[in-house]
Amino acid sequence: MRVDVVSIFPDYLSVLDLSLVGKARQRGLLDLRVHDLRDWTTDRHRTVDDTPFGGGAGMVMRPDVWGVAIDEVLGGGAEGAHLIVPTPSGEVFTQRHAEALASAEQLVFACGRYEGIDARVAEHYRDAGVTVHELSIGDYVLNGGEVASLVMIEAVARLIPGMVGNPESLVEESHGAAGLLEYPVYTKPPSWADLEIPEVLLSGHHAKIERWRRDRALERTAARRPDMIAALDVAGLDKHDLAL
Ligand code: 6GU
Repeated sequence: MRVDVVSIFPDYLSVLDLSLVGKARQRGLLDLRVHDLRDWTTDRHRTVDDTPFGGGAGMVMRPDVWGVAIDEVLGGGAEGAHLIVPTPSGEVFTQRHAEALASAEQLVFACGRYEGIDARVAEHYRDAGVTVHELSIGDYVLNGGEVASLVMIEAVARLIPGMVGNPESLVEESHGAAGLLEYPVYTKPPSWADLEIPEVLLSGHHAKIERWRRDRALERTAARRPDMIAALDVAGLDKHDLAL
């Protein structure tokens, strides 16, 4: 997969050299390139923004600069490319977006700063046949799209085949197919700080362990994310689930 990130603070993305994403780049699974938006400016001051039409506070990023930058990183190939514009006014990014983006040929992240990017940029690339996603990572405001892009890149990268050492670890996780948060997990030592691990986990009784884990997942989800309980498909629940 090819990923291009365009930002006026490319150093913000330097952590992409580390950890799982860094290894995927070294192993050639991920061709990730970070670009400085100002490299596409032509004026002496390397201007990327201007005042908003209609008035108001702050500055808006110019569509002309973004246009030449995005055209170049797309390299003429709109097909198979997804343009992601991180913005607090976007649709909320979820595991479903991560799954869909993991099979894309190219992702381009356009990191806005200030009051955002001129709205014609998203419109233009949609008209040109690029799949455009305006995405928020949650209901709070960041100073720009860089950290949000890091979040989305990590969520997508770990789903690329061959990325995670043990693909089993992708199966039973929070926000997976079960629609539940993950159950609590424990390791050695079995007794710590006067706290014992739940006895059932030492029983070797796999069916009982499965049942215990599902109950804890349901309990935890009900307490922390009642919205996820409301969204559960009733047909997918068993009679033990409904007793909770
Ligand atoms: Cl994607 N951008 C900014 N600036 N703030 C955010 C966000 C994105 N998602 C949540 N807050």
